[in-house]
Amino acid sequence: MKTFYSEEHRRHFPQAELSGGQFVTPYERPSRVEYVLARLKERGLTDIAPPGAPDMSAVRALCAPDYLDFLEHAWAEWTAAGNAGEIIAASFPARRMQTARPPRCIDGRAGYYALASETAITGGTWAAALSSAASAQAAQAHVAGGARVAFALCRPPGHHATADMYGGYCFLNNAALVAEAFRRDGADRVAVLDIDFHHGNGTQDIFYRRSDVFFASLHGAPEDAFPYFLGFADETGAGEGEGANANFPMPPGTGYDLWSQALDAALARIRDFGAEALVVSLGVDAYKDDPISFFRLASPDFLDAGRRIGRLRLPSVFCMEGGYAIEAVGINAVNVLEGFEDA
Ligand code: SP5
Ligand code: ZN
Repeated sequence: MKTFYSEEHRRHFPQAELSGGQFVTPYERPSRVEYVLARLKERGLTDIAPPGAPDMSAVRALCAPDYLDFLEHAWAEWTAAGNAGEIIAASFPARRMQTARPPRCIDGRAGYYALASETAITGGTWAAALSSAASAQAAQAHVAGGARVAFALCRPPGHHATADMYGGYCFLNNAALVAEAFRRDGADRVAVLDIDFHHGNGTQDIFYRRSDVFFASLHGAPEDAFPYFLGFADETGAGEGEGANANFPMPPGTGYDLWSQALDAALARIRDFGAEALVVSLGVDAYKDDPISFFRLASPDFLDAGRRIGRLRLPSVFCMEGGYAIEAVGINAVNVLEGFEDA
């Protein structure tokens, strides 16, 4: 299995994440990638290459132009306005406020495009987000070119990002870019399976009204877990997309018994859908020791999950998402990949 990853991810490393009323070192930090790379090498998965330049036309086709403009220029505007710290959104268009009028003031615009305030933007964020998207695109191109599978070691992650919002450590939705690329390259039906602990609200939102991309997500129930406001079981798609969205919210303490039942149910739905290509949002924060999550998967469970996914026998791209038990992130992510190859 080939891995695509860019060193440019390092350009996104905010000092601060707002967590529990304090600023802490972000859970989503560059060293996460080091652990995954080390484990890949340890397991002999040494075919690792940098992606080329991002395909900007695909990024533009996915995202709102004003949102991309914001991401690209936010840091320059923020510093020009005399702000000394990192960009942290603090004011949001909430209930019964205007959502179609982006403010001119950068402080207001940050909130307008944010879905959560834990995610800071810095001077290197745009370049890093683009390099992450490029890794996803390169992995997809590799599979479109005939490989059965590829791994995009994306950082920053993507599944919380919508076409016009960032947050949850995400800026550009890498998995959605891959799904769209498979469609463009001739797959009539594509499935996205999101096994990150958190609901993939961004991916769901992007494809919610579409019948050509099926989205399934296994995650902590929104009553108890970020992103809190989406990911309920009764979200089944809308319009043309009715029936092409499946959420599997699960309660605190969920272990592999229940989780793997949900996985099997999601895989059955993907099979029934008739997907010709698969995108996996590969977060490993369902791990028992994850510091911000509440599932109880053990490392061998990720191997088994990979095997089950592999039995779909679909051309597949894995995009790295979350996972914050830093030392175990490599083992758990690579376990999924090895299980897939085993199957
Ligand atoms: C890609 C990804 O995994 N994003 C996750 C973003 C989560 N951000 C906010 C989490 C708030 C969790 N608070 C729980 C504290 C437990 N001590
Ligand atoms: Zn997550």
